Amino acid sequence: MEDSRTIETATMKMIEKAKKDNVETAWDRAEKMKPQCGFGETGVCCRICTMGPCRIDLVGDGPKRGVCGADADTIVARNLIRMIAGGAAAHSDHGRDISHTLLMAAEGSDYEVKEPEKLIAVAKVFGVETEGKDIKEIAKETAIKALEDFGRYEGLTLYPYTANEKRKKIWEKNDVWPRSIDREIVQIMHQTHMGVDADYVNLIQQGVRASIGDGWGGSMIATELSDVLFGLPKPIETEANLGVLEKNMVNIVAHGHEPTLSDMIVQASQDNELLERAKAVGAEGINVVGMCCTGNEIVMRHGTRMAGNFLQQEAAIVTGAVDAMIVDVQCIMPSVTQVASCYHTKVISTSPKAKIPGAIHIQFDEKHAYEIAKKIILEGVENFKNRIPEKVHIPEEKSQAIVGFSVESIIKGLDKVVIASAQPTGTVKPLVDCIVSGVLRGAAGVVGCNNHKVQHNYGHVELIKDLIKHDVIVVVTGCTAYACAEAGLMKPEAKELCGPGLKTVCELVGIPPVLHMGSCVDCSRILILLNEVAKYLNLDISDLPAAGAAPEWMSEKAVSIGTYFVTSGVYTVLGVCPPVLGSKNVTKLLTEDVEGIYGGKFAVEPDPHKAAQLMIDHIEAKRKALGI
Ligand code: SF4
Ligand code: MSK
Repeated sequence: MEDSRTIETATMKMIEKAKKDNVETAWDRAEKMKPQCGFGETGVCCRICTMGPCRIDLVGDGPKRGVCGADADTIVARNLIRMIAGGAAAHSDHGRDISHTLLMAAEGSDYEVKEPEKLIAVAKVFGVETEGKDIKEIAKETAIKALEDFGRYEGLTLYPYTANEKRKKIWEKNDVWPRSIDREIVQIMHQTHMGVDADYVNLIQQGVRASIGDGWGGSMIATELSDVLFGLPKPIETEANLGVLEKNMVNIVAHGHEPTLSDMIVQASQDNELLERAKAVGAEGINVVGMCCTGNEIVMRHGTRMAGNFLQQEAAIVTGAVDAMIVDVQCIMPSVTQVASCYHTKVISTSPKAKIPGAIHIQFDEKHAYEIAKKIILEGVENFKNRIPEKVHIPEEKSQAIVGFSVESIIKGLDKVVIASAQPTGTVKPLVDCIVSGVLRGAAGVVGCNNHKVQHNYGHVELIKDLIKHDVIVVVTGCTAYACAEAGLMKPEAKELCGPGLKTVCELVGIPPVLHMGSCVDCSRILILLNEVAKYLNLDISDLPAAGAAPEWMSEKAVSIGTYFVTSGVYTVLGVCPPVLGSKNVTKLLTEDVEGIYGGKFAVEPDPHKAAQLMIDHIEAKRKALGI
């Protein structure tokens, strides 16, 4: 079975079924969209004021400036940093919500502090005195300090102070330290307003500031406080792909991003009253499964099985076996309600920020989290009996995976090697030793979405296979994690696909070669890991034999992620070209000049094998520079 749209057979089957059921999918709509607009694709369409829309003619003798006189450099840079603003806003609003949930946990709600030790570590970053205080008091003060970092009116954001000394100096020297997380996003919107900034370098610099506020601010706060509230991820077994849906159980798909909702859904799904009701309607139980990043949040902490990534959201409904799809924010295609209307599936929206025509809206409220979670699940339970048997087809595909690799659990896992050789535990030394000795050639972070412009999961899987074959250990987040789990790259047996060094490490430590580090905001875990290694070696992140990639990215969040990785010193290869080619200057700045400033740069390479080679070459060059 082959399909140019996906490499993944369960999804192929559902695309075929959708066709028979007369259901339109993203791939059908993408086909109708062709040819996509060249002005938009190259970033030279400006709609910022109503004197436009203005378009720059790149090839002919048409207009080279908009009505106001903005040239291609200005227009491309403005459009790009508005994407960063969108992405950083999404991540950071998520971080703010989690901070608020911590505040509510301190003041009394259904949430509690699950990791007091981690709370104390985070409190210290914010300068909160912890000695002699009870945990709720510390939680309250930490939550308030975290919330202040979003809207601070003087000084600088606090979380980036956790970076290594060399990196901090680079940010200081180039004046890109975010003053507050929100402020930098707001400033992008101001700076790109008609008639404000026309200097592409200055515009990109503001994009950099906002992206650092995301990666080392909003996202990092989201990750750290999620661990505090919902537990520190530890290695745990799970299964991935559409085959995790169950014929005889109530299937609830948790889709979106924030664990505040999904973690409570997992807890409430064990409620006796609901389980009794499920039995009463003829089901054997309640099967909560995850989709996109909220799925990553719950699988990392509970082992909740992973139904699918971004381009599988419609396919899941096409199985005819999803009784409720519960959504909060981000990456939810508005089409899910249209697809659901062809089956019995109820789509339940829960956030005041994200309502979808055709969905039932049950507003989630952290104050009554458990009760509302029960109410939401009950909708799915009651819907079980409405399944249309002739429309139900659950593909059998599902793969085993080990997930749950927080930085803390990676360090703990590697201690197994240390204990064998009686060295101090609890540091990145074993990882560093493996890299310095060349047993591991280096490390790569592969992240991001799916995009119909790339065969679904092909970009992720092929690129990663090449990396592990070359003894490069890979950490993943977001939709990449699903692609790897579905392809069997997260099970111990995947060691057979590795070079001899990585294979030995996998055997000694008992880990797969591809480590699932979480959701999109958890890209911050990758920063923390790189930073710890850099600190240990008294180097900067840009000196390390490490590289990043986003082979199938599509969202504005990925633009922000890519930017904060590059400006943290990471060479980053994109599989889909961002809309910048309309400006030679902006393209050169991002793919060449930026390296001299921040030590990292972007490259674009749609072929995953060539992309892997670029990353391997970079890793080897860094090794050579370090003399290892
Ligand atoms: Fe055109 Fe300038 Fe208005 Fe953009 S800001 S739409 S380039 S006139
Ligand atoms: S869910 S941002 S499609 S990774 Fe985080 Fe996947 Fe990209 Fe959404």
